[in-house]
Amino acid sequence: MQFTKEQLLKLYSNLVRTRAFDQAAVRLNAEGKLFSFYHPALGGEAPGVGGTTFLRKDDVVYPHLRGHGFPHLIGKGCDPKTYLAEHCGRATGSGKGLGGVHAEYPELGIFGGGGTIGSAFPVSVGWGVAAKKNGWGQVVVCFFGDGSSNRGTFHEAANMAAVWKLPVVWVCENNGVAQYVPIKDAYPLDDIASLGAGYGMPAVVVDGQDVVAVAEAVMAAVERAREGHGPSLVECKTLRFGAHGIGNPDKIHGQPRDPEELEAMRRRDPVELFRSRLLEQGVLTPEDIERIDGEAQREVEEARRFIDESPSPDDPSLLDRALYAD
Ligand SMILES: Cc1ncc(C[n+]2csc(CCOP(=O)(O)OP(=O)(O)O)c2C)c(N)n1
Repeated sequence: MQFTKEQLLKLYSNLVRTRAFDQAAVRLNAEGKLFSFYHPALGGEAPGVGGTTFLRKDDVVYPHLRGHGFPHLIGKGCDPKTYLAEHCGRATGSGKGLGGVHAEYPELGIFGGGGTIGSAFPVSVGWGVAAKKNGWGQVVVCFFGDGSSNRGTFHEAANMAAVWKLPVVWVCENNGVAQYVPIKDAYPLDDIASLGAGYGMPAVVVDGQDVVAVAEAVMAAVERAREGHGPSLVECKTLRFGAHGIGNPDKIHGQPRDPEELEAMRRRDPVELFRSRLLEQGVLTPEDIERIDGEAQREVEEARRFIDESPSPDDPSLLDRALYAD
């Protein structure tokens, strides 16, 4: 797939905006303003951004927990103000401040991640059935980490989606470690994409630090699904620069991560890699970089003001009203 200059700039801008919002969430947490826990996206933004930026508005997305969906939401065209407000438990949040990290935007086809990893697999099959029946050409893109690829729900869902030729794309964000457990201790093969063979679906491995490689692979799978050829699996080999979540120790099996390995990882920063490549190709100019950075910072500042001016959901009847229809 050949992307136009405009599309490449869109990908770059979504990456930069995602980084800015993710870092803003980390700062808000340090200021005590975050309503619940947060798993930063730092280093692992490319699968979400590359996998969602060129989807249709009515395509369904289940975001992965990393970055709590900022990469996926921003890619899908969501206004991150209301999402950050939701993280801060404000009444102006997408879920009136009651959902916290489990935010959803049905009008954009974004359905909130459950706290139980692997819970999105069966519901993605459900959406896949609906999409196949309605005939609108909708596709479901389900993001998940290596840590949930060995849950039974994945295997049941992958099998059913393949047997029924459902328009579902499974995108694995494999950062090599699930919380404190390296993938090599939880899975016997090098590539999670090998699972594709067991379910008769095409599966590819891509460099998850390369947002263009991710976008190409996911969009090829999406087009295939749209044309009625069934599900595919895209495994993005990506990285996590920090600990699993804010407040968690950055350890694997109780041991701190190797500083040299972390240093090598940081040299594979998806934003910097893409920026250098676009500069080299003459797609991006230093003025564009400054402009896009400035826009992202202004967007974050505006969101912070929005949060500060937003009330908390202190109406005791709100929970009832949010749960039950009148
Ligand atoms: C069913 C279930 N088991 C365990 C947990 C606790 N838990 C939350 S995130 C996580 C690791 C997830 O690993 P992965 O999906 O690879 O994401 P990563 O942290 O690597 O980005 C675990 C074990 C959970 N939320 N749900």
